[in-house]
Amino acid sequence: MLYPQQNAHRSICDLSGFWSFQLDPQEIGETEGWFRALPAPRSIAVPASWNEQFEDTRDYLGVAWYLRRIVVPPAWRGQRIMLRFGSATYAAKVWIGGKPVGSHLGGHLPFEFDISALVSWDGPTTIAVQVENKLSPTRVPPSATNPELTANTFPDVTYDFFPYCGLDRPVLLYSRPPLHIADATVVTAIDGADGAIDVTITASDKWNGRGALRLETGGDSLTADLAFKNGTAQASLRLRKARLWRPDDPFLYPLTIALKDGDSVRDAYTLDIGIRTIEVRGDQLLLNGQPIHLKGFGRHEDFPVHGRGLDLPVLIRDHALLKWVGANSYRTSHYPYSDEAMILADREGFLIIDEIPAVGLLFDDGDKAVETRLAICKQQIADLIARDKNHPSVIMWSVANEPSSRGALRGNADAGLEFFMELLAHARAQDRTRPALLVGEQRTERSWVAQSDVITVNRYWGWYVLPGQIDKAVAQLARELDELHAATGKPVIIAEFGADAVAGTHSEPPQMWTEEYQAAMLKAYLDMAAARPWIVGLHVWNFADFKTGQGTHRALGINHKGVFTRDRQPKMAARFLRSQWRKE
Ligand code: GCB
Repeated sequence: MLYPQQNAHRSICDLSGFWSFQLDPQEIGETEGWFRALPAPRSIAVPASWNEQFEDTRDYLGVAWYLRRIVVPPAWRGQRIMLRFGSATYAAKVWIGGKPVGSHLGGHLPFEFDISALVSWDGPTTIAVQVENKLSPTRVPPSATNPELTANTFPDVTYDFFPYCGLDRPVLLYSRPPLHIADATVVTAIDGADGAIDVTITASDKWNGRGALRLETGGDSLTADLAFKNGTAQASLRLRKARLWRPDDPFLYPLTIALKDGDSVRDAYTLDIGIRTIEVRGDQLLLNGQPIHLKGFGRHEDFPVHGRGLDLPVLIRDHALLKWVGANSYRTSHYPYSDEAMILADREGFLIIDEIPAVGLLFDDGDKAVETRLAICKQQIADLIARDKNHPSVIMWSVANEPSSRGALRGNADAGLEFFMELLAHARAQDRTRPALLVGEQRTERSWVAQSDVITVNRYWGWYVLPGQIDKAVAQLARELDELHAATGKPVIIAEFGADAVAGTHSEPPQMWTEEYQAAMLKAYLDMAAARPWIVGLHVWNFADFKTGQGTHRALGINHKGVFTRDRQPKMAARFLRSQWRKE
């Protein structure tokens, strides 16, 4: 899926701004025609979650309506007019000019509709979107039917972050020519000092004409002709002495694809590509053939008032702080992040583990529900890969976070094993160039975790297990990891470890919840990993404090495991990490 682009053949109209908004707790809007006009609207900002914009919406997860009247530029007449939502959490239905155009299920991923036939050329066109985020066991992430499996918070979810809702990402209206480039897939390889670039392009209308590729190299550009057959063309470029993409030099080459009719260009699209490889060899992770160690965090898209809404200054600030602390990597825990985050990661040189929203998966409510979730996860994997396949920053696919074999699957690890083997195979079938993994917790079956290309585990020894006893906890963890490594022979990533620290609290000797304890715990993990070269990644949980449900173990409804506060000020742990990670 190509991100909208402004060029000589395509235009974008960004619909960020104030929309009309109304809650619909009785769910009468659809029968009463709210898609034409809202009876009692108020203004809301898009993109942003609705939860923190008003007092009465914080915990509201039901149906709500967004409306906007727009004038489509007359110059777009004759073009295909597309309406693209960066995300809508969780379920969305869309009407244009009072007519239904389509729906989408699942947050955190983009979807779009061709609305060319529905826009008005004589006046404004009304866009109406109905969104709801009801918790349900047959959604992903699911909510629990079994009280044993909930996080015991309000809202009652199976996971540890706030279920923010709404139009969290930009809504873009864009035009593209009737004959257009529909998709492109770029795969890069390295051959000695050269870069090999394979490009597969899909054009609309089963196009049988010609096209061209051009790679800007800074000197003479590299070109190739394209011959489309039934809408598909392939070409390869070989770049001598390629400048490889890597964290300390995230170099991007502009690659322009053009569809041509004789000498006239019918459509063009430019992708910024990075030439790099990623591979697991033995118990090492190799970037461009060299061992790489991931230093970074699990994060959240989370900030006061915006909720999970895209906030470009915060995105820039976060990447600046990631550099300040010496990180080179993060995981999009626990859902795909915005397109804009991935674009920035390419430009800034971060190595991303890209995760679908399969957090807190349940296996306790019968085969039918498990099958439904399997189908949703497979769709989410396909959609995520379709969106992010061309980002050099994305180095691995994560198909789940912390599935556990509690509930009915206790004693039936095989059903879960099949579930994850199928998800991992699905990811590998969609993309043969990146490793795939699932992130296990303490109770996740060993047989499931072992299916990952890189063994990836979350461990809270010294916090939830052996609280207050860091030395003993880390010694026990070291034994467990040594054994896991010996049994699988694969590289290991600790994708989460950390301690809550309420900023400004101190103790000597270190005590849980203080800044000293958090820093001491991170130090013990880093020291343990330093002696084990097969631990190829350390992701601290979390980059910043983040909002979660209200509950007895989450003071102020905040998870305080951030090394930065929610407003991005460093705790002692951030300074400690900087002292370690910047010297390497
Ligand atoms: C975990 C989860 C993460 C939580 C974290 C915690 O294992 O993956 O979502 O926030 O623990 O702080 O408990």
